[in-house]
Amino acid sequence: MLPDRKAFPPDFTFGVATSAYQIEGSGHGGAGPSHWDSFAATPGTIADGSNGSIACDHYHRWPEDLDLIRDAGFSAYRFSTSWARVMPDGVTANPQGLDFYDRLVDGMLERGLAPYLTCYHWDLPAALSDLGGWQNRDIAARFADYCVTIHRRIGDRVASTATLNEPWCIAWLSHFLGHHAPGLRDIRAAARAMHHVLLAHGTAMQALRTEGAKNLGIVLNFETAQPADDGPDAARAAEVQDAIYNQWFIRAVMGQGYPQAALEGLEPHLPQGWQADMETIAPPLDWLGVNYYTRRLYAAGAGLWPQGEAVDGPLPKTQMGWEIRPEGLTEFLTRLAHDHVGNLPILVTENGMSAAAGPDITADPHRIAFIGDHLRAAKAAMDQGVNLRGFFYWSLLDNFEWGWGYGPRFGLVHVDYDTMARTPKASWHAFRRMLRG
Ligand code: IFM
Repeated sequence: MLPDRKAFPPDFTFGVATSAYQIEGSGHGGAGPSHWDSFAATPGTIADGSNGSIACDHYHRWPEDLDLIRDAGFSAYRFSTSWARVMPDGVTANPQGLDFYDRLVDGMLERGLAPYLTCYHWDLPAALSDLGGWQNRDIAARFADYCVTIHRRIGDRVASTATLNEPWCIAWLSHFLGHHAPGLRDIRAAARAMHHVLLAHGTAMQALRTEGAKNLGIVLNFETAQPADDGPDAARAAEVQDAIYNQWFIRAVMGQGYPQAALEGLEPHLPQGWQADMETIAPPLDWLGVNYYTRRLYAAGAGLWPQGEAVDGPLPKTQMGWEIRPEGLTEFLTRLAHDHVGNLPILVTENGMSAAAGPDITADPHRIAFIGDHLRAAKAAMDQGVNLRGFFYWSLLDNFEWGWGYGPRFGLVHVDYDTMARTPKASWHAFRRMLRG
């Protein structure tokens, strides 16, 4: 069951989230190649050998998709623009790409949906990847130029702008763990990306402010890191993972410096003079976006820093094997307010679960339970004084789940990838009942 709409303040925002590469179809509309296209073209990177070239064909079907958001009763849509569509070579604007987002934003407004823009959700132009991508300090200036280009075209109509989505994934998951493009497993590359992604955020924030942009923020992901046993080594492993995942980015953007437990391993590999960038990285934010999905347990592991390995936990799991732990959302929201952001407005910018389609593609009782429990967890944080202003479900549609391909289904709406037919699931109807009374 989803909670009563009246449990939340009347001005609390309910929305859905998507990202460009996962739904649009990267092959359309004069877009340049991104590093996700080349990563996906590399054998063994994507579970089902797929890619985002067609995805959900949202590039052509966006009016139908926006209708689905409106008809469910949501008032906001969190979407991302594709850097490779807007600037196919990473630096030169593509009028066709800008026109697409112009129409999309007008389409939202015509339907009464507030546009929540995210400038970067992982589709780095391949031309910039060739120059070292996030390892290259120049990326900060390139990224700021791109954000300004987008802002000049659609900034007058968006309700809010986030610079980046999930820098942990952009940097650590992609350059240290190797699961996402560019698929590196290299601590020097990772350390540089961990720093440059933040430098890009701060540089873009400053450039956007100079343009007069309002309501600027960043979207960070958080994952509970707990020891798998009572021993000191597991405790240490969880502490280091917590520093890398849950503290590195929020501390830096709030001007609190990098956490010591992460610096111990990363400092030798950071770019020289990194300390001088910390002020640029921390201009004031108007809001913080929080993405929360799961918890991970860590056991002691042999070998080099960060010593410790993720192990299977005992809780019920999603289709992707992620533990379901709603109280983690309350814990993060209260912790963030207490330790980092105070009364700054917070949005839950992503929360959702993958659940396989059964014989009845519209039946998704586990997703409804998941959403209900997480909404109640969000409300519990508000009751403890957290300034939470909105909740966006991930995702509107089943879509391209990165290295997992099209197997995991996160959507409120089922997508048949052969016909591209959209079919609202029971969870979509549950939201509709909640939001439209
Ligand atoms: O699909 C992703 C999204 O791109 C970023 N946040 C997590 C989601 C589920 O894995």
